[in-house]
Amino acid sequence: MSTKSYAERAKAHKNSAARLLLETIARKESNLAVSVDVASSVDFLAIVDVVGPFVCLVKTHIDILEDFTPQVISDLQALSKKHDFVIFEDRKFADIGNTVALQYSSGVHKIASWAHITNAHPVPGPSIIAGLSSVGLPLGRGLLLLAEMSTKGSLATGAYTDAAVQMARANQDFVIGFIAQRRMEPVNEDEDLLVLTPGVGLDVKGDAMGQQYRTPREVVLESGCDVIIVGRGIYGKDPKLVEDIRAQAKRYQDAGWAAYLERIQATTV
Ligand code: S5P
Repeated sequence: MSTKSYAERAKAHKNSAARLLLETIARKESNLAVSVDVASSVDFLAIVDVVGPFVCLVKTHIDILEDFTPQVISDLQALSKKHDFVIFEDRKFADIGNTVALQYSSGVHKIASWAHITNAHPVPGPSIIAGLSSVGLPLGRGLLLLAEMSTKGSLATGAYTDAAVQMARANQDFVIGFIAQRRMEPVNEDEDLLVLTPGVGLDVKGDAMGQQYRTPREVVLESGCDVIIVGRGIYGKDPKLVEDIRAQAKRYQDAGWAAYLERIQATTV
């Protein structure tokens, strides 16, 4: 369990994307990331603008947008400056090094040019990190490895998760942490691998397609995770209900921060 504050960890971190995230969390008193999984660019940007003040990070699935143009990226970057949040493209790369380097740098989306953080499945082995870091490291980006998943029946458990942790530990210049359901205990003082956790909801326990939800308190206080990732819990009722989205974002921000304060107090007394 991490006994250090986000602000202390920001000062010590060697990766600039991780530092930016930790500084943003401390500055805004928010460990909330919102996952904006909608198909229309207008809805996407409107939701980002509403939740922006409450979040440390916005998580995108840019390939969901059916009317994508590069203007969406310019608008997203402007909102990131306006509201002070980090951008994480949830691309879940999973191919050989050469292919992921091309997918990360090129194509329609040119992810490396705008996403501070992206993620990858460890399934191909360490070569996926070599491929992605050849593009991302010179740009000051950070990578998360999917060490666990929130879904029922996930295969990312046991020896697979342990191997993902070893891969991260061996590449801490570029790998800044994990998508996982619990903290992976550090092996030494200088190690700081962040844990960003999806599958978070206050009102329901899952969906009809295998998603499983835990509360911010379970995730941050009991499992020691650093960032809660919330999607439909915030905008799921109706992407156009601006007032409700704002209220839900505030509710999750408060719940995530209260759980963090409780964790810090519990570990310092
Ligand atoms: O294990 C995972 C990993 C990820 S990145 N489980 C997940 O749900 N995610 C992502 O988090 C998923 O792709 C989606 O964008 C978000 C959860 O959305 P929600 O609407 O269920 O909160």
